[in-house]
Amino acid sequence: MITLALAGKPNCGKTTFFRAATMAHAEIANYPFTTIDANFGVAYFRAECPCRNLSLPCKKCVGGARFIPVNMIDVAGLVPDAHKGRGLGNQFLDNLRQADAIIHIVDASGATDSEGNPVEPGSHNPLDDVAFLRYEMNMWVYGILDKHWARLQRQAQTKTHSVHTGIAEVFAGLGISPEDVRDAEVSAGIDLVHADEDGLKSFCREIVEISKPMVAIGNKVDQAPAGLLATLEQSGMIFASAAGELALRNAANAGMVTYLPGDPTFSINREDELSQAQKAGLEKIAAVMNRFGGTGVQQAINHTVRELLGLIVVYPVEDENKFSDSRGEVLPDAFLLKKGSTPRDLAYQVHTDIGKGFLYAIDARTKMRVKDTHELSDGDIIRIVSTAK
Ligand SMILES: Nc1nc2c(ncn2[C@@H]2O[C@H](COP(=O)(O)OP(=O)(O)OP(=O)(O)O)[C@@H](O)[C@H]2O)c(=O)[nH]1
Ligand SMILES: [Mg+2]
Repeated sequence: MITLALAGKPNCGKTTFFRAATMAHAEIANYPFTTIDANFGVAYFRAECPCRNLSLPCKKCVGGARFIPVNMIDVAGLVPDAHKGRGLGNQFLDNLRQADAIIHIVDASGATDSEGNPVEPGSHNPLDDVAFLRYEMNMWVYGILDKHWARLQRQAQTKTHSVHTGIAEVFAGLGISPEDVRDAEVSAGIDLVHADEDGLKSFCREIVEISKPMVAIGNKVDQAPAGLLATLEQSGMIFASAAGELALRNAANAGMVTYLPGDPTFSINREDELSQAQKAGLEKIAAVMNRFGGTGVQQAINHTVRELLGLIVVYPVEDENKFSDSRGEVLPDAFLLKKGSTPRDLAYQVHTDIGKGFLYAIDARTKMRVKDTHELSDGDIIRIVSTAK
């Protein structure tokens, strides 16, 4: 399963986003460093379930919305110079190691300074926060490389180990291969063996770029002053109101509203049972959703999975006529795969043994065999024929 991490300065709304996305309990408060130990939960990517177009009796989606699990980590806030141990230090940067992508939560209302202390809305420029996270991550990676550098150079001289393999080993936890090391070396325009400190820093920047795709989400959009919002919109920022999403999900759980994560609107079920304060709160949320096409939380997750990670959804089935597994369950599973994946890749994702015993695959829509080298498309329904059961 893929893992998305929420990162950013303290008090920007990471845990609120996490709670809204996972509905797991975690502490939220308007001061820095509320979160110390990372929170781990399961969030969902929203896809359109193919059952609708095929008129299938599907039990795995909600009205055609299919929610596919992804891991989510909410880490402690990061302050400038965290890589030198400021704030809670850099140990939590290690939490980001396991992330496939990072959702950088930014306080788009400008109501917190760079350390997360509350200030007047609009008095801090959120764009200043966008670059700092990348810098901290680059310097964190550089710190790790620097620790190993003398040894790596010694090994490279004795030719027992190429410096590329050595670096790939150091960064194995980040999912870096020797080819990635070469690519980063070329993009940084350096020669690793003879690189100086600046060269190595550029190299580390490329390593972060390759291993940790990142998107900035402007949170707290509900309280952003209009002028600031206009500036941020011009910069192309994507917005969210995590607090709005959390309130809506709670209201939906209580039966007060009808709302599915990612919906552009919601409807109130029993208006007469709502207090004035609840009505006013919901109206504020509705205004944000109206302007941005939703609360932005589900949209941020979907953007990260689709655009940043380039994943598609594929549905494996055992019976291509019923679009089901062997027990008749329709579209029982949904897998997130890299664009360009083949039926064999899907087989390996389902189970290593199914992958090893892969014979051929059938497109359930056309009932035709598909080639081994065929690139799967988003929404494909595939039967895998394998010697393994
Ligand atoms: N208006 C508004 N406030 C929000 C929103 N999201 C979070 N907040 C508030 O921002 C404050 C900080 O929220 P947290 O979720 O604890 O922030 P955090 O980034 O996890 O903070 P640390 O754990 O300290 O790093 C709380 O008072 C939240 O209620 C939002 O979308 N709109
Ligand atoms: Mg927190």
